[in-house]
Amino acid sequence: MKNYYQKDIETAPREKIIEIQNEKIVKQVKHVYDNVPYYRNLMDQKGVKPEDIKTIDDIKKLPFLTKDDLREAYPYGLLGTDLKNCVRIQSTSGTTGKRVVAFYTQHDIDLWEECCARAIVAAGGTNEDVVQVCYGYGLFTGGPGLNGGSHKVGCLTLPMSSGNTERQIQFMMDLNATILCCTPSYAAYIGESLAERGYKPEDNKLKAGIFGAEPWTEEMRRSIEKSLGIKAYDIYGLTETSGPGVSFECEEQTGMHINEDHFYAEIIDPETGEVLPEGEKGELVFTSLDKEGFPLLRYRTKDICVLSRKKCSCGRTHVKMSKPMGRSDDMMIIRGVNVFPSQIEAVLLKEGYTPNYQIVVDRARNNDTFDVYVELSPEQFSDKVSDIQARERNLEAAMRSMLGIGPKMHLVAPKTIERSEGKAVRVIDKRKLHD
Ligand code: DLL
Repeated sequence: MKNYYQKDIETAPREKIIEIQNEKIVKQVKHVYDNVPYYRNLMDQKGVKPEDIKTIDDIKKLPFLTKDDLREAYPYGLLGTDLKNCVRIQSTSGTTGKRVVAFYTQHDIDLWEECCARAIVAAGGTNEDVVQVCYGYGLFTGGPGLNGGSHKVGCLTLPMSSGNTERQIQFMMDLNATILCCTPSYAAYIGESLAERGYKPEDNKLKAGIFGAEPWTEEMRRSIEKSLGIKAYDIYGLTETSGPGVSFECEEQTGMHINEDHFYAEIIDPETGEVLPEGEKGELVFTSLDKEGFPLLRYRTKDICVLSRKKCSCGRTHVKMSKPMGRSDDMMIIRGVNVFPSQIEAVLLKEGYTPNYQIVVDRARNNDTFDVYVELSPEQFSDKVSDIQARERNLEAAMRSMLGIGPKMHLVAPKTIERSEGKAVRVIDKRKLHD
């Protein structure tokens, strides 16, 4: 039996979705033009009027918004309605520069929570489930989003927030949690912590996990699925468009369905801004079609993805996005070579190492240095220096063949890399400090 939270819209024929988008975009552009002077200026500069937008295809005529615009307009410059109509503020998890603050009316909260509810139901959730939410609560959207979605589905919700792993495990076991929601790195850590306490994967009642907010690989998915004895589903979103639930995975696990009745997605060439055809890799751009408080049009996410309209066996008709393959801005260029952290993670997991690693890039005598620290599991750990050195050499060779550049590998003792309760800090790029 297939489960949907809102079957009619989730499985609507393509023409119906386009019809909805056509109707919503016309209203939304008018709403933004009338209410957001910052965006009205951008449209005026480009010579576009609301009347020029008659169908969703006309969206190409609109100007883009970037994170720099959000910084410039901080805090109220992109507000789409009177503050008295807003009921919530959320913010990005970033620690550098000015944070993005997003505003929500009650209508915005409802549609966001519905998107999260769709994700939970797609992962097999019903009102019989106990959903343990260990994304952070507060300004970060992870906790509030999944919490709201879980309520909508009628699940018993455990609002744990992040951290205090001892208590997470106790509640998970005592209260029979069946669905776990957190970052993939924290899920891996919980799996590791359960094993350390002598629990086997079959000892917990978990059946599914809904993991997102940071990049993770297929290899990491399999490792988490094994350690927790669950099926692991990806979920994507960003504060600027609402939070988690902009897209989510179904049982096919081949990409995330974008909730196209609320968010219109485009893929562009990050250099030229040109819209690319389906199947091409580029920067993901989102337009919220019906948000009131923070109605961003053509927002450049910097996430590099591919869209696919291939028919999905789950019956959902909404377009699928690939896992983000990196960001147009987090791609590292080391000694002239483009390197994505996800490539390094894929090699580590393929070679049988833990996903606990840290990449350190620096510059010495005008040359880039590239070091990767990887934690050994207790079984792999050895006192024999020659053993460790031989492993490091093998791993360096595997990295070189994947990346085209060989990092200096450092295999370190178990538990020496700091664990994260939220998003893992994978890259320390010290070169930026010198710029
Ligand atoms: O991370 C919202 C979220 C919470 C998504 C919980 C999923 C689960 P921000 O802090 O604004 O919002 O960060 C958004 O995180 O542009 C991506 O680069 C990255 N990201 C989010 N989900 C995924 C994912 C939340 N599933 C930024 N895979 C986005 C890879 C992801 N990267």
